[in-house]
Amino acid sequence: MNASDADRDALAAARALVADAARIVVFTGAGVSAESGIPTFRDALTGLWARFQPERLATEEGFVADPPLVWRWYASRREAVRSCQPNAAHDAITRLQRRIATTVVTQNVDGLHRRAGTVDPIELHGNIARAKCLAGCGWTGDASALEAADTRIPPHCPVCGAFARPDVVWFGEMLPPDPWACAEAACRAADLCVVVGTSGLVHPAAGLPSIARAAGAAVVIVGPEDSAIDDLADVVVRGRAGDVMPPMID
Ligand code: BV8
Ligand code: ZN
Repeated sequence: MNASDADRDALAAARALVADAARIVVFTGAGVSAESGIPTFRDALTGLWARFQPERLATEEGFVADPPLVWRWYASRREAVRSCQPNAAHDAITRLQRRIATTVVTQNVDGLHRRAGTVDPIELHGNIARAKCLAGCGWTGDASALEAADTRIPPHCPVCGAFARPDVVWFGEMLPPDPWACAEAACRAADLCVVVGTSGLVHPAAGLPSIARAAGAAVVIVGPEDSAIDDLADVVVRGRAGDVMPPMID
């Protein structure tokens, strides 16, 4: 059997699982946004940022060590996201949700699932469009609006004057408790977990598909390369999200 026959069989098996499912969790990573032109996290560090490790720059220590550098990194990613559009994978996931009870849980901070019309996407790692107070006074707001009101880099919290920071989950930080609880509950209740575009390396998010499997869900994994959680899958569909999701879902 050549590769394309195997891919065709895997897609057919995945389609059958989607058709039989009553409650689906779609769990996405940076790969679902790759075809929108947003570099995946591993290769997000291009150009000026190339000399840094993501795990170093996306940390509170990294920010405190050089607030302007890290604020500028996020501002440039925010600008890039603003000029990108959701792609065929985001749109297919939105169509799926209109047909079958589907919870979308994403590791991405780009907000593209929401822009594609997905209802209540669970953003486990926050959202790059939002800022919050570094000192934890409770303020959060739109990062670009804050920059317009306060041209310092980084701008300061309008409530207490401390630095503002991106409202994303940095390495070494807890995930927001409510989104995590909702994501976990959805995985426990699902009969199908569709994993799209993740290396499966970042925890605790990467543990969600195994929670779904342990609760009896079938697992489909979609991506062009091996991932750290492929062994969990009933079906692995090798391919790009934009190519695989529409035929899998429609
Ligand atoms: C925590 C926001 C502790 C910021 C992000 C050793 C072992 C295990 C864990 C750890 C460890 N050492 C440290 C840890 C914990 C750490 C962790 O998991 N580190 C990893 C690197 C080993 N985790 C944490 O720190 C988490 N917090 O553990 O807190 C704690 C506990 C108790 C009390 C207090 C504290 C916080 C993790 C969240 C970090 N923040 N994002 C920002 O974006 O700047 S995560 C960041 O990386 C992204 O948001 C994304 O979620 C993640 C990267 O993962 P992916 O989405 O999978 O992206 P990646 O680039 O890796 O892969 C892309 C995939 O797409 C690939 O598979 C590729 O093949 C595929 N692809 C490419 N093109 C396409 C495609 N797929 C489909 N179609 C295509 N066209
Ligand atoms: Zn504050």
